[in-house]
Amino acid sequence: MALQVGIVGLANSGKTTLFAALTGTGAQAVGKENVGMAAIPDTRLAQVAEVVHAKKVTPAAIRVVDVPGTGAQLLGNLRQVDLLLLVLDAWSGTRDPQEDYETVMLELLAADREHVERRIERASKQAKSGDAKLKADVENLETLAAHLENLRAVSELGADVEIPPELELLTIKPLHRIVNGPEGIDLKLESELAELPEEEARAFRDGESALAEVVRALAEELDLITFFTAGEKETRAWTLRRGSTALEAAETVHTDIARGFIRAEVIRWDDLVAAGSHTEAARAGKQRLEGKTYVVQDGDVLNVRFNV
Ligand SMILES: Nc1nc2c(ncn2[C@@H]2O[C@H](COP(=O)(O)OP(=O)(O)OP(=O)(O)O)[C@@H](O)[C@H]2O)c(=O)[nH]1
Ligand SMILES: [Mg+2]
Repeated sequence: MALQVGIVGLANSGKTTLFAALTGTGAQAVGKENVGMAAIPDTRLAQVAEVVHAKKVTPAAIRVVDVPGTGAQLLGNLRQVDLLLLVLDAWSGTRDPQEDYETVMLELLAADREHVERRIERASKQAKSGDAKLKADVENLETLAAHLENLRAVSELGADVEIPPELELLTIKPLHRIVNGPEGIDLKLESELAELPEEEARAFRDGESALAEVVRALAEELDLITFFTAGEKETRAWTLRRGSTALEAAETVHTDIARGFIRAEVIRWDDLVAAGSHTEAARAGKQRLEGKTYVVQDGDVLNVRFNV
């Protein structure tokens, strides 16, 4: 499952505009949820692809979810995301971004409170059986709800309150702000440029999209590393949580490859580029054979030998 980012913000702040800019999908219907993939820009990928004369080059991607509002129910659709992107209107001249930030934080808190209360209702029914563990769970949830009732951030909670991870509270997710306007990122412009071919867009802004930096920052915040598979048919970048093994990398690529995993041939991307080919890199002693438990490093080029 790809990592997911959820877009939040007040009405008309530019959420869907950001979604279009990130996914390069152009204008979206208003008032509905949008789901798409945002490529993670990585300059190493093109260099690796060139070495193997790849016919197809595929960047790594993050899943992006855009909900059309801030009500508790809509925000509930963001419970599964790993990180929130908060859009603040600094373009219309009619809003105060700091004030809007605080408003959205309160909306998130209110959505969490409602969510915990519903959980309490369900849990207290089950606790009627007299099970001590269930009763303790309910008490814990009630303390949490009382805290949220006072509109206090979950981060201020003492160690005596447990936050069950399956609650997927919005207010404990990492949050990244985007100021939509001249002092931040011009999302409207970026959404229009996202529809142009990459070179044209680059020429227009004289460089990379400001969003590229944002996406890379997100990947870092999510503690992702990138590895590559370098084939002539397709060369591709993939993300993994830092600390993942070669077997987990194989699973990301294909479950069959993981099932039949024998060994992984590993070359650092820059060693491959410097050598000019897999054969030359191997000859120079830059290729290693690793087993299932090898911890994949950022920039590794992996070729998994497998048998099914
Ligand atoms: N000029 C300008 N207009 C913008 C900018 N960002 C968004 N807009 C416009 O503002 C309107 C609303 O933008 P959306 O991206 O749909 O806003 P939203 O946050 O998705 O709105 P809801 O889904 O209704 O909550 C659209 O007409 C956009 O074209 C910007 O940076 N500059
Ligand atoms: Mg929208």
